Amino acid sequence: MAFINYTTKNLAIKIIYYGPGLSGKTTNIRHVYKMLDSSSRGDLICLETDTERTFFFDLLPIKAGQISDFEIHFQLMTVPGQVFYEASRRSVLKGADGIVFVADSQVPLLDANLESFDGLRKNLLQHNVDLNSIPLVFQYNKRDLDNLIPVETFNNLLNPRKLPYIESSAINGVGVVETLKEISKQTVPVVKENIFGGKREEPKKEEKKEEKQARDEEIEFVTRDRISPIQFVKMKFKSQEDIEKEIEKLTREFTGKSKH
Ligand SMILES: Nc1nc2c(ncn2[C@@H]2O[C@H](COP(=O)(O)OP(=O)(O)OP(=O)(O)O)[C@@H](O)[C@H]2O)c(=O)[nH]1
Ligand SMILES: [Mg+2]
Repeated sequence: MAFINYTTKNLAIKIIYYGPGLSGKTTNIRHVYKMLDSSSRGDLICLETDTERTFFFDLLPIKAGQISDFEIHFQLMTVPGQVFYEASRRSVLKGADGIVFVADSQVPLLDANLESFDGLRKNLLQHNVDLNSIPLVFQYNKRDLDNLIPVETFNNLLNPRKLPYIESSAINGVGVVETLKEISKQTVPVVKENIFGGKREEPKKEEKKEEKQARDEEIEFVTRDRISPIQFVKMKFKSQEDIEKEIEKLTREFTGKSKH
């Protein structure tokens, strides 16, 4: 559930990048970090093992425009894909507003994708969330490699509801921003409905309702021409409970800053 601060008029929407180990989740948010102007993003916070695998999560807060008078922030978070971090995945999923499922397109990894997707369904259920009721976008990643799972197979097995999907090569920055835009488009109207109770602004006289809705739901990200080097804030692993508190604190800090 999105976090709202009525005093500073900030709204934080939590988007989770979920998928099997090494599918490219961290690569996605690193690319977003590099693309965005520093005025529209916070620090990239990573909890990693010595081998650079995500240990608990990566977190990137970004600014993404306005809903009514509220400034919207996205908290992009990745889960650790390695099978034995199930408890971490479950904690990170708590309060998710939208999910990007990052699948690895290599043929030998088909089962790993299916298992991870099944894990997502089960972990959401633990938080009383039905996978069919949460905004979800698929990213079929690593399309630059050979021996790929056909998109049709992915869609048949993972995506019978015909939700949006993006073919990507996150390592080359292909499809990353499109994925972020797509999940924003799915998530923002749902959060808006939940928080503001369906009270939508009346369209201006000369503007058609559909045009206004399209304008509202198109999130613009301020990108930069020059790619910025990544500066990580690395955190030491504490107890799971401490980490959950830390995520909450970071959200409050980011949404608590007043507008400028
Ligand atoms: N060829 C290719 N390699 C990729 C692509 N995306 C990511 N990789 C590589 O795949 C490896 C794993 O990427 P990560 O982003 O760390 O994967 P992850 O999903 O965060 O992995 P975990 O944190 O362990 O769950 C790295 O070596 C990336 O450079 C891609 O589109 N194409
Ligand atoms: Mg990772």
